[in-house]
Amino acid sequence: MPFDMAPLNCLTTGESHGPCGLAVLTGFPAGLDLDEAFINTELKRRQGGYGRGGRQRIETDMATFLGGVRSGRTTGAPLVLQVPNKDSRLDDQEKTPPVHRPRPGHADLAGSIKWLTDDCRNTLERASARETAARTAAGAVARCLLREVGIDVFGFVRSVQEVVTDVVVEPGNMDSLREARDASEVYSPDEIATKGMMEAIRSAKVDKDTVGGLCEVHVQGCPLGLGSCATLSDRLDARLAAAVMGIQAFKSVEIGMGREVASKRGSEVHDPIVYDEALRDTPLLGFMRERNNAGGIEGGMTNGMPIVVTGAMKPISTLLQGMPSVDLRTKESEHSDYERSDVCAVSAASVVMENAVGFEIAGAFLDKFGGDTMYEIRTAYEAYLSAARSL
Ligand code: EPS
Repeated sequence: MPFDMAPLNCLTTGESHGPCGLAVLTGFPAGLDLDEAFINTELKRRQGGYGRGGRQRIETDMATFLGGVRSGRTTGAPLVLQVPNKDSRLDDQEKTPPVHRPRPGHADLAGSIKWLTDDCRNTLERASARETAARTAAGAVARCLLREVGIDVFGFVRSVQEVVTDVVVEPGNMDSLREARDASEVYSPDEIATKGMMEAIRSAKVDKDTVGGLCEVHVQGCPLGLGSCATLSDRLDARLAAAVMGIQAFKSVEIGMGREVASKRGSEVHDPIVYDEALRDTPLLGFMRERNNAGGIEGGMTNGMPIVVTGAMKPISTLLQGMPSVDLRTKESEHSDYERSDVCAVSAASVVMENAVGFEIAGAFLDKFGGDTMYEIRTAYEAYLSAARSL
């Protein structure tokens, strides 16, 4: 997604209160069955999570395909998908007035100066996380492809403010964790932590404040060798980092052990390699690790272990209590303007991140095994696995 030269690409457009969000996707092969129920379930999940504001009671997000799909199957042409906005009122000056007092932490100030206006409205309409509806749908399309080649993506909320779950994700428990996550109002597969997270959100709401948290995504089933160490733009960790940092309000991203590597010795950080013949027919090709501090990526390439990515979302910058700011017309000190908003959108962000990561993995998969049709892609993938096994 972040590198425009990548064969698989996604461009979104649309304003938060415009008629719709749109995504134009290039690089998908012909013959991919789109699971529209799955795509719309991801959109529905993205709308949910405890701490969301009034907008989600208005919208019922559904993706409609306007190009590149015939009878539920891709044709090889660019895909165009649309997510309509019910709360469409961009040109209604009364309901959607100019905004002159930028919110600290938001795009308001920098965007207004960048586009040479004292009205933050254009900036905030585009900077809004409403854009993530189209991006989530785009990622869910990519995951239809990943599912066909046995690659599974799972995202959840690791923490809200200071409440952290210590749940351990393993190849064998991902399905049960997914069930537990889907039963949690904050998308965290831990009943006790869920209660604590909800309490943190409730308390922030009472104080007219907001909270952030950590989202974590695991990808299982990738073969060794996706991404590349040969060029900077093909490094999968760099691409994942760009995709995650591209999500509204994200301030950091880590792969595997992340920043903790800086305070440890090499022998504690690097994951010893063992060979297990019983795993020769899995994507690991037998090369097993007893731990996964690398988060599944070494030298910018997948090493067969699950990919683990963590992203930190800051507290939403629209505070009901406001923050000290300045009126862009008078330069006088004022409180920032308030726009209807969420108290916490970490749950929604975990869905966005899950699908954004899925899009990048599909991009790396198509870089290596790409072709005009799903048939060619499957054939190339099988040929690669068979050649790698016979080394
Ligand atoms: C957002 C402000 C709120 C959120 C919105 C993101 O929108 P509104 O101003 O219309 O109430 O609900 O998120 C979404 C609309 C969404 O679908 O995720 C913002 O300022 O970023």
